[in-house]
Amino acid sequence: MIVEQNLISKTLIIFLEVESLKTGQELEKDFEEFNELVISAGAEIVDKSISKQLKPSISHFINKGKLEEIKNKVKSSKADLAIVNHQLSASQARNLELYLKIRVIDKTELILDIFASRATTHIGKLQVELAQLNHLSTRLIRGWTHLERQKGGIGLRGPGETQLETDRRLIAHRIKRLKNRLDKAHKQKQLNSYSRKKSRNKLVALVGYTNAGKTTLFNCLTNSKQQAEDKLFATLDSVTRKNMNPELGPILFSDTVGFISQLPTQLIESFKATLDELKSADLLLHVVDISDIDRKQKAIEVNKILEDLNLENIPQILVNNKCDLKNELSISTLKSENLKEAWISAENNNGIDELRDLINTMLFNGIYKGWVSLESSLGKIRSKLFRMGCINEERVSSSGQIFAHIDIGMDELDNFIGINGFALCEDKDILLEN
Ligand SMILES: Nc1nc2c(ncn2[C@@H]2O[C@H](COP(=O)(O)OP(=O)(O)OP(=O)(O)O)[C@@H](O)[C@H]2O)c(=O)[nH]1
Ligand SMILES: [Mg+2]
Repeated sequence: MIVEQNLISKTLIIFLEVESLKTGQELEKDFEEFNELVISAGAEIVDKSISKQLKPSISHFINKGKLEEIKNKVKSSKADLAIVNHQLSASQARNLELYLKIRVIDKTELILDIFASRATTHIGKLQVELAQLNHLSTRLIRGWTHLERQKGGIGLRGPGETQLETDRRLIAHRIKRLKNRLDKAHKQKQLNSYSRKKSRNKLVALVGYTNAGKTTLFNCLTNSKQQAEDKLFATLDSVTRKNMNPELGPILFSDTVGFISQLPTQLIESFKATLDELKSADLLLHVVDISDIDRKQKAIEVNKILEDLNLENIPQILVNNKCDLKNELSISTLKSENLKEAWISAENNNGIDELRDLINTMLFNGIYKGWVSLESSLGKIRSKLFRMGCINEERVSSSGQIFAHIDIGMDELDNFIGINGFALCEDKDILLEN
């Protein structure tokens, strides 16, 4: 934990680029993102070390000369924690701690820490704990391999090894139990999604880089009050809510965890089940922060993760958010002929109607809102429309003709149009009949 019992760690950031072909500006952006991650974890930054290196050193990750310099910075800044912007092996982390004489954590541990402080739901907490234990188990195994070679030699079984065996067994046991509990929790959620399938709701999931504005847009679309914040990974647990806007067809929106480049594998593993829910989405809203100069690269990263999760074939709308931060002229130069793109400001509620239209078109090929007439013999069709939740109002003429005012996707409507005795009609026809 970076914030322990309200004691904020005095943190030294170690930002190192290795084998990098990146330009100065790109590196600066990478640094900014890492800096923000550290701030998101609640750390107090007391000093920074930024440098480039050809190759990581096997023992300490950082080369000796640089390490000396960092050690001086630790002393002068009185830092009690160093955070490195890479994934370290267990032995590298241990060697760094021995050398710098302060606690050292890597990028994976940093993100795990942020996730641990954010998790609120049952599933979210289980997932973070699983990710942490998985991480810990790799540390134990890697960190203690030098002792393992002694295994079997009589008289060589040191207390360290016994302890290691016990630790491993405990962790393996805990991991197994956590996995079972997670399975159960997810099965329960799947039951819910099964009932969704039986109804005709479509699922639209909001995806995108962290801090792009997914939750703000989600709140806008569903009249919810989920926490939206200017910090990385504000949302951790996915939330699904029904659309409240009558202009839209029957839709559930799902807000979920934001992505980041080089998301630690343990996290992807643990969050797979949550992210698996995205598989049943009918449409993805890929939210992008238009004011972010790095947005193109970030969109590529997001699409890469979507590919890893086998979600690349789900139709996508690219939602360019935070348009209020750009002037109109610069936005108009960015607009392309791409019809599957929306330009909005979720915060100011701008462009939301156009986005809704686009969602309707993509999901239902548009929506028919109006009257239909059904002959009295079409009782089964009438109950089907009721089951689908399409009928808003109904009138019956003296001759038994049924008039129903319905909301229905064009695609769905196509299935009814050919039926004998079923016809579209206009408002004026209804008035005449009554
Ligand atoms: N100016 C401006 N700021 C916005 C807009 N939409 C969202 N924001 C701000 O951007 C920050 C992040 O918004 P969130 O909705 O929490 O972003 P998110 O994508 O859900 O982030 P994570 O949950 O961390 O992945 C917040 O401070 C919002 O107020 C917008 O249209 N314009
Ligand atoms: Mg969010």
